[in-house]
Amino acid sequence: MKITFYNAPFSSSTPVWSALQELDVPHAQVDLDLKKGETRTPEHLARNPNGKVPTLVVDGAPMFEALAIMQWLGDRFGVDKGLWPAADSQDRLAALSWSTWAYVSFAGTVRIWNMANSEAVRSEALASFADKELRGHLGVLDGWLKARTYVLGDDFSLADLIVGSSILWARVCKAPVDEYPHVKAWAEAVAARPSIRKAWT
Ligand SMILES: N[C@@H](CCC(=O)N[C@@H](CS)C(=O)NCC(=O)O)C(=O)O
Repeated sequence: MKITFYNAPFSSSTPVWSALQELDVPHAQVDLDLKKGETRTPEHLARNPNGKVPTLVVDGAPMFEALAIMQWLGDRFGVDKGLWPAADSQDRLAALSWSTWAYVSFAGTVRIWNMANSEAVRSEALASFADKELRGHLGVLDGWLKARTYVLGDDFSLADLIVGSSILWARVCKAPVDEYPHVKAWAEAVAARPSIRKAWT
């Protein structure tokens, strides 16, 4: 299987970079310069019509969206390594639920929270709505992690990498992540994984 990963440092492709390291997936990496518009060339738009990274090309077939890429990497390379639950296991349900929660529900709210607090938009009403939503999401994750060490239980999995990347990004955006003690302790453990530490420093 020939895998080519189109990447840009410190971007939406960073969690995929970590997942490829964590799962030890043989691949070629091409770094694109976003400032030079290298994601908008005809060649790259043919791989990803959105003109974005991350993009993965697997035996000539392209795929985009970080969450989809990481879930596929989990299916293809993570099950044998014990880092992603098998399709017929109950943990698979939690892995898909939490990873999708992180990218859709949680990260969607962080985007609104960021925008509402930005110079360009600055809306008190929207900021207050997003803050309430954000704290609600963090409270839910905190409650979940109160009862377990990692997202799926006792052991680290790709689900921690996926959910953790969204939480670390929120922390970079100065969202009140550290006010939630179980989220804080777990996020610190996840951030200390070499595959994640190297990508974020
Ligand atoms: N939802 C997408 C977001 C991808 C995205 O926004 N990528 C940005 C970097 S953070 C990008 O490639 N921008 C280049 C451009 O828009 O030309 C994902 O998770 O894959």
